[in-house]
Amino acid sequence: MAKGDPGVSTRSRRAAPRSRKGAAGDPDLVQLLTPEGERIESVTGPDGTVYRVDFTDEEYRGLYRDLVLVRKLDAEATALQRQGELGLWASLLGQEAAQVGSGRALRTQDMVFPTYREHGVLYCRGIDPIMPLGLFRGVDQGGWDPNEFKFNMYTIVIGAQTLHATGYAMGVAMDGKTGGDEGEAVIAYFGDGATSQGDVNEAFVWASVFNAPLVFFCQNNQYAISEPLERQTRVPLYRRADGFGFPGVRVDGNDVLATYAVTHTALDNARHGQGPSLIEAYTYRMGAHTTSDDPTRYRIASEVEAWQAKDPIARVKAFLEKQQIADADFFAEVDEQAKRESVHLRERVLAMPNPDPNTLFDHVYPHGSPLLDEQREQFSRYLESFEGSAH
Ligand SMILES: Cc1ncc(C[n+]2csc(CCOP(=O)(O)OP(=O)(O)O)c2C)c(N)n1
Ligand SMILES: [Mg+2]
Repeated sequence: MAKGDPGVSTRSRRAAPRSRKGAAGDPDLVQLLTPEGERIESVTGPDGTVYRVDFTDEEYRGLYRDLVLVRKLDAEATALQRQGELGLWASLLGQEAAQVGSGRALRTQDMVFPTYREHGVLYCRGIDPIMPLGLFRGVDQGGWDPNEFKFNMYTIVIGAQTLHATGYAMGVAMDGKTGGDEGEAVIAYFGDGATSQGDVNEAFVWASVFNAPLVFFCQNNQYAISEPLERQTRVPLYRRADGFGFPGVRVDGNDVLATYAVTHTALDNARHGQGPSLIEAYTYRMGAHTTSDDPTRYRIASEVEAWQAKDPIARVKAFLEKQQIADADFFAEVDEQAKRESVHLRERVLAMPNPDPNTLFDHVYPHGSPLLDEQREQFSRYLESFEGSAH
């Protein structure tokens, strides 16, 4: 999809898709593309908001390309970990639509606070996919500039980034950067398990009472490592928002169109000064929690198979084929690009140099500190004490 800010329009371009409230079998689930690849013209959310998208053919093809590339690069990272080239990898398999849909709804000025799994959002932000691999290979501490890309560092401490995002969003409002189309909105990603953390609930309170321009984007992938959703909540997660005093909506997180529409609306509300909201992207973690987890020990194969039928990429492909928006040559070309980019990624990972051990002390403080300088000096002398040391 073209970089930039593709809008949500009400222009009707293809005949006869249906309008309805929610998805078949779940009226509260906002869905614009069924698992079979059928388009739904518009959907009315629980608070009466009408969601719709209308992309050009090129934009639809762009979304498909994003989804395929993001999945392929993720698979390559998993393979690299299995071959001992990365220390760990947290795969996004199954969550591509939640991430590409929300990632493409962001405007350039919007700020992102991710977890450790947001490789698809990172990709949409225009960050080189090699960046998180350096982190998981242990050769750097992230590598990208959060201010340049408006995408913060990955956060492994569950839920902590929701507080960072709330403080940042309060600052955005205090600096007078909200209130118009060019206003800045903030989005905080977190998981279903994180909703049980104190940090996340505190973030909800602060964002609510200070009317922070913040979208809480919860990817409910049904598990917190081995703990299933029913160990986190007795009510659908999106309904928690009610108690904190802001709107909540549940979207089909395997539907890239609905995720785009819902996130676009929530971000726009935030940038126009209408405060926070919660999006629950209802999805499924198709792989392991991370490469150090074995999900066969706590979930059954039939559950995974049921979600396979709701695959986020297959439904876009079915739609593009049915509507004759893309042909076999296009799909082959996208596969070819994905293969090329993943080979390129692998080559670059294998060529990553080991860092100078002293870089450990860099970037701890913006302007250094006397104590740290002393420690760097000591560590340097220690390294030099080894026979044949280059230091
Ligand atoms: C404060 C804190 N407690 C515990 C952990 C260990 N931990 C890592 S991932 C995880 C589960 C998170 O589940 P969820 O929020 O659903 O996100 P998902 O991994 O499913 O994307 C836990 C408990 C941690 N990283 N931080
Ligand atoms: Mg989870």
